[in-house]
Amino acid sequence: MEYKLMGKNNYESDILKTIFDNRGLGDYRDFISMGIEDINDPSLFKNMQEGVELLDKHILNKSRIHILIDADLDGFMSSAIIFNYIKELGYDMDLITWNNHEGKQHGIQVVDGEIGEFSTQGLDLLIVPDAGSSDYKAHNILAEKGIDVLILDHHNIEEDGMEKTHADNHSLVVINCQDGVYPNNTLSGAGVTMKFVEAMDEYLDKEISINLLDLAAIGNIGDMMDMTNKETHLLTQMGLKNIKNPLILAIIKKNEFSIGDKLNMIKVAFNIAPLFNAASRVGTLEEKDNIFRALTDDTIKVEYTKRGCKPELVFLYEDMARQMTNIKSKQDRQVKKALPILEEKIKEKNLNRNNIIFMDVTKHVESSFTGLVANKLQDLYKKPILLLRQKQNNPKEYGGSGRNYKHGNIEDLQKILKDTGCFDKVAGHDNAFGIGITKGNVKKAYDMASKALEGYEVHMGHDVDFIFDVSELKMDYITKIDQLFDFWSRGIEECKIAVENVRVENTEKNFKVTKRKGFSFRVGGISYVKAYGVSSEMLDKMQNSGIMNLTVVGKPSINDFAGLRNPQIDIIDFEFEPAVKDISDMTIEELF
Ligand SMILES: [Mn+2]
Repeated sequence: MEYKLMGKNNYESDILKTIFDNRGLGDYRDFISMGIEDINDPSLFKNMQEGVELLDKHILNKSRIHILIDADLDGFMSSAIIFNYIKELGYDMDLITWNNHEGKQHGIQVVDGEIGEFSTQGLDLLIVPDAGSSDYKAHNILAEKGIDVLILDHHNIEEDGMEKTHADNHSLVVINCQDGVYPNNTLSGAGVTMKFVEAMDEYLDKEISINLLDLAAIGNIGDMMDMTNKETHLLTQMGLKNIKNPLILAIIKKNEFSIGDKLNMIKVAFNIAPLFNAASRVGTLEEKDNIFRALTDDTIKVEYTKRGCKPELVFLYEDMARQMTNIKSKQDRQVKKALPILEEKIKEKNLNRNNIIFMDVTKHVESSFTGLVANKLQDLYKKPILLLRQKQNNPKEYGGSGRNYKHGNIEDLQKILKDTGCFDKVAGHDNAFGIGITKGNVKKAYDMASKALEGYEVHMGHDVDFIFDVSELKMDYITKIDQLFDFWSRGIEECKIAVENVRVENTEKNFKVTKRKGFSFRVGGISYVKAYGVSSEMLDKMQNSGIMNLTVVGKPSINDFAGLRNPQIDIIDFEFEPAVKDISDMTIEELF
């Protein structure tokens, strides 16, 4: 195991300053003391006034309104914000319709020159949260029909094709934080929709929006927005401190074990967002519709039959929390099932010979899972992975997913693959993206990418904030680091430390192996926990050595359990060697 310091090993004077310096952020005191003055006035958005007046006009007219739900977590959250807001105004909800996309489409679908997916018959206003800014074709069709359109979006506005019909009988209002006018472009669709309902509150002199902040928070986290922006960060923290939505509360309860008793952005990203993502990826239309109902109506009851029990009526939000957990588990199982087969193939064909693994997974992995499987493999092989899948309609074409090794030192895998010139498509993020390539180019792409990556030392190990000798690690340091618990997020990545010379006496009382193939022990009043994911061989080896000398890399925190504040290191990675006992600890029998 390798690790290196991100900056200075300065934990004695100002531990939080070092952490902020290591992340290239400014003064931490300025950041953690942010407040209401960092929240922007929603009227700073271009078109906000027009948008508010447009919705108000339709509310007063008792218009027919349709909400188009975008196919991901942020789409669910932003649509639920606007729906719940209108509901709280006391509007006749029979006048409101909505729809989810069948698949992973985004935006207003146009089919044969007509608006697809929902009926425009008798419709007065279409609201599109989290999408729709650049759907010019659809804007024109709607304009001709005299249907008003309100877009609450955060996606880049594509300039081309922007000639718009401005029919006299129609308004198109685009409110988008990416148009260069609003001072914060790091809001998600739910964040922008939140600012819109804030402006509505102002206009109508109501106080409804504050109760919808939880949904905005989860949208911001789910869309991985940059939390170094103070407004986005603060809105998100505030939302998580005041969760009201019954579906979100039911999900938290259902996942109590992994979430624990304190919620922060990281826990939402790892325990809540994946449930919505899995449902968007593999859920049926009916399941997605029920998720939206569960987010917006806490009175619906459905019949649920527990195995071996009589059917009973439960709230839809409870049932969906259960169903979403099941959808996610089903997805996890499918990923898990593929892994041993792929590992076998990698071994058999020696695919691990270079600094990148290319493999054809057409027979083993469904297209909706290639990204998730690639992600598991990068972690397992500690190197970049490219998974290819033959296109169903054209076996000479491959699609697929690329993932970089998370802890490696290759900065932009996407660019390296693009530069081979062999791919028809490489699109997404620097280190997580989709690809398209013709079969004839795969070998050349593999050779070129392997060559380009030759110089890299792929396993660079962990970047840590501090390296402690176990004798130096005091509870006080962990308490200070834990002050940032609510701040850990995208852009303010959790603090990692290395602890050296951790000597563990392997008695049953002190060294515990957990059911989920993990272990825990306590040294110097600090708990060290590896919750799961240790190989059986490794666990055996550890259990068979009398005294161990461990080096661990982990995340420090204070764990509140039953009112006790317990310092804990969550182990990310570790290595150990059996140690010999100190002579002073030996019994006479052991010595002679
Ligand atoms: Mn979004």
